[in-house]
Amino acid sequence: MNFKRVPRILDPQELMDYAFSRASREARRCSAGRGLRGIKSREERRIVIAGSSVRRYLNRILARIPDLEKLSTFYRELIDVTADLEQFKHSLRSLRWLVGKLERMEREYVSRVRRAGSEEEVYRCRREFYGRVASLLRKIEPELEFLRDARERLKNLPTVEDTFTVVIAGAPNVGKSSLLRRLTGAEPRVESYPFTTRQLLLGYMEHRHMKIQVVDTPGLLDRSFEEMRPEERQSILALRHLAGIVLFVFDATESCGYPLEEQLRIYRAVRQNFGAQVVPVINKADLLQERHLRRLRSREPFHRALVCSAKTGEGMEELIRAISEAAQNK
Ligand SMILES: Nc1nc2c(ncn2[C@@H]2O[C@H](COP(=O)(O)OP(=O)(O)OP(=O)(O)O)[C@@H](O)[C@H]2O)c(=O)[nH]1
Ligand SMILES: [Mg+2]
Repeated sequence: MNFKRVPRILDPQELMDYAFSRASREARRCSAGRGLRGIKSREERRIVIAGSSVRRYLNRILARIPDLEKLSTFYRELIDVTADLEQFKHSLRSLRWLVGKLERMEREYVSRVRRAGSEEEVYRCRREFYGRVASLLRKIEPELEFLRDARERLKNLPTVEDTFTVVIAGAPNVGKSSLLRRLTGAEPRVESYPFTTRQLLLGYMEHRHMKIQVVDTPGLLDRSFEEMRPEERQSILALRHLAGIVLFVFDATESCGYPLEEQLRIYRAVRQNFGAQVVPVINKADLLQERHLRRLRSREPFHRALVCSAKTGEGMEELIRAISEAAQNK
């Protein structure tokens, strides 16, 4: 699954500039002589080169876009929340339609040029062909625009591996990315404000010769799937499709900006909606007073929570032990 190989999506004007100037250049190089025959031969070349340049470019896009039908449910849904799968398919169908249409038009206009009885008619045919190419490209402008935007978003999607996976989830700003960094050495952006992580991020750890994938997710709020931003929906898809175990991170100091009660509501929703084992993790232990921690311990689910600090590294052994036990039992 890789959208990075998809070429930059040109707009109609850029594509026309590219195709028509290439056609003029190539036609000038053609030494077909003077007179009607020479003109016919040059203009025919312009038609063929302009048409085939556009077709080749569109075919390159089509060939490099991953085959949507062969993708896993996770990726299809990920594309859907990132870029709208149906619109995506529709845009690709439009491109395919245009390739076929251009091919037929090229043949039609080449034969009209060959049959033309005068220079004026030859030039008129070629101009008409260019005009129709231009109007067809303008017709699919919305689709090209959609694909350009979709490519930008999709090219950064991670390529997940089919191996035991830990999903780190929780409210915004609780230290999920800091934990990913601690556990795997990956270098996600960490900031002191919510919504720093805008998409799924991957890291890997090795335990007893086993490669374990760790997915850091955008912060979740207490709301339904319909109300979620695309970023949060990515988190839900990771929980639904990838998680072998979930580390649900709490910031009991509430310095993240989200009250503990709200974090608990998100935790309960995650536990209820997904099949994987959910381990509560109290992060930012370096900021927690012993008294506060003891009080927390008396309530569900904190009596069985792991306590750590992504900042100081405290508690990482226990976290790694819980992960590796879950991985062994898979
Ligand atoms: N004191 C302390 N600060 C921490 C700890 N873990 C994270 N932080 C800080 O908390 C802030 C948020 O950390 P992130 O790792 O970006 O949190 P996140 O959950 O990934 O945030 P989003 O991606 O926005 O959801 C940063 O300022 C971190 O330095 C910790 O264990 N102790
Ligand atoms: Mg983050």
